[in-house]
Amino acid sequence: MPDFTARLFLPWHRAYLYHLEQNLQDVDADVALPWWDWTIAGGIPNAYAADQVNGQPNPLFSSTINLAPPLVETPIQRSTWRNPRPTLPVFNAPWADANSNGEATLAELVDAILENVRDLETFNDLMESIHDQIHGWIGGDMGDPTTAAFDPIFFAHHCMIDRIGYLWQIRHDWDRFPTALLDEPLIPFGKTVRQVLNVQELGYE
Ligand SMILES: [Cu+2]
Repeated sequence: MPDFTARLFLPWHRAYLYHLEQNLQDVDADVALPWWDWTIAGGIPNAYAADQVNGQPNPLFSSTINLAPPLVETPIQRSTWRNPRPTLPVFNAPWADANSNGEATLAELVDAILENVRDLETFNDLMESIHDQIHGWIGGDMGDPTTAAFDPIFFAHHCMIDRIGYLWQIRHDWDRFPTALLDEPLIPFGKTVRQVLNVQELGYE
């Protein structure tokens, strides 16, 4: 994993999603990565939650982990699994439109962040924290950074993070992204921070 101390969480994952979508479009030019809006209660969408589709195993439900040294010490070869908790996390965020206990739902928290958070560092750190909690909420392989990206829902989750990043950019502008970081390479995707700031230039919205 790259070092995220420079707060490259959002641009690095944008380059990751872009790279994946480009590769998918090499196979089918009409494909676009979907986002999963986890601020809407209801848990994992049926497209990902159903274990079968048309009588066949649903490829969005589970995929095969195939990891060998040197990536891991002991080889891992098995199907991905999830263990979602029954309800979405609630956040201690008295500054959001919270209830009298200072608790905000995910939807309230995201709204409050988009509305009120103006500096990139705070935005980055809040998004990273929400992101972590969704990984943990799904559980199973999504709760483990070693295996998370083998679960197909990983990408729908990250597209939602990217979408909130885009909505925040419209309001508050990543132009204030630290100049010193603009030419930082987003390894191994062959792009720099500067090259992923504008989603229209990347060809999506
Ligand atoms: Cu993640």
